[in-house]
Amino acid sequence: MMTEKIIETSTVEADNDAWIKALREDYQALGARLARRGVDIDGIKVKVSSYGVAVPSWGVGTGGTRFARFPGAGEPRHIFDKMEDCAVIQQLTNATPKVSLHIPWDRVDDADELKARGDALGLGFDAINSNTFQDQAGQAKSYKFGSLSHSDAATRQQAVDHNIECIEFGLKLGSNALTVWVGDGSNFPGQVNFAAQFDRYLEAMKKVYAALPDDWRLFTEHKIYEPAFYSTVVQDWGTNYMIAKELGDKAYCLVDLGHHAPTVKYRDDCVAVDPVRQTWWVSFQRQQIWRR
Ligand SMILES: [Mn+2]
Repeated sequence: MMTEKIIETSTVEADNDAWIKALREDYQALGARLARRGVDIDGIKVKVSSYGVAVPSWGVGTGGTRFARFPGAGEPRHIFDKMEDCAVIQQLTNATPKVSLHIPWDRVDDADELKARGDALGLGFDAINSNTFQDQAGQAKSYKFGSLSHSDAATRQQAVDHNIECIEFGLKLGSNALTVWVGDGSNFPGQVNFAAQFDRYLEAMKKVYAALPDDWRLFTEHKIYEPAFYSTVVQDWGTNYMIAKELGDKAYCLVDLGHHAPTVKYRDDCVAVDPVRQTWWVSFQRQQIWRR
């Protein structure tokens, strides 16, 4: 099937033509430098070519943030607009073949229609992100005091059900991963029992994990002091590692390079997790990159 291009192919080619001579010269010069050190530039090129970045759907909104924004002209109105923006990024970079959706923001009634639109634009679907860090309109139980770790069993179950719904939606789109980030934590000393809260989180995540298809991965993300100010349930790589170890082989630690304690380098997070798991998932601030 011919991939639909949002920008005229000839426009991109004309712009590329203006730069290609300088690019070739730079590439040759870099190749010569690497060769002096015994490094084959074409070998690197092959590795880089197989490197894919999944664009998070909210990244194409105004300001590229999940938080409050100042609307601008051309801001995507819905997931179909976002898909077109992601297609532009892919057309210009050839490095972002997949989109990472956020549910419920990107939920549509007809998943087949969304899948078909992805196919037409040459875009696949990467990890589905669940959202239990805010209340949605008409939601029975509030997440104000937590979701997967809430002290109320019915609220935890609602959060579990939402994650399972994300898996079911992703299955229709050809996705094969679920990303879970919870905003659960506390704002004051003594507000929660840390250990009991973490146990409740794990118990709920085991239910989500049980619903995960065999060829899927489950990514859990740690994030220090956000949004709660006193404590966070999944606050550091060690906690994240415990979660992955407890859940099973399909569970992986997601390292978002945007969330670190002061003086901690992202490299420290990855190096800490890597020798044990031999694998991790990195989110470079706002772009999720898979590495084995
Ligand atoms: Mn993050």
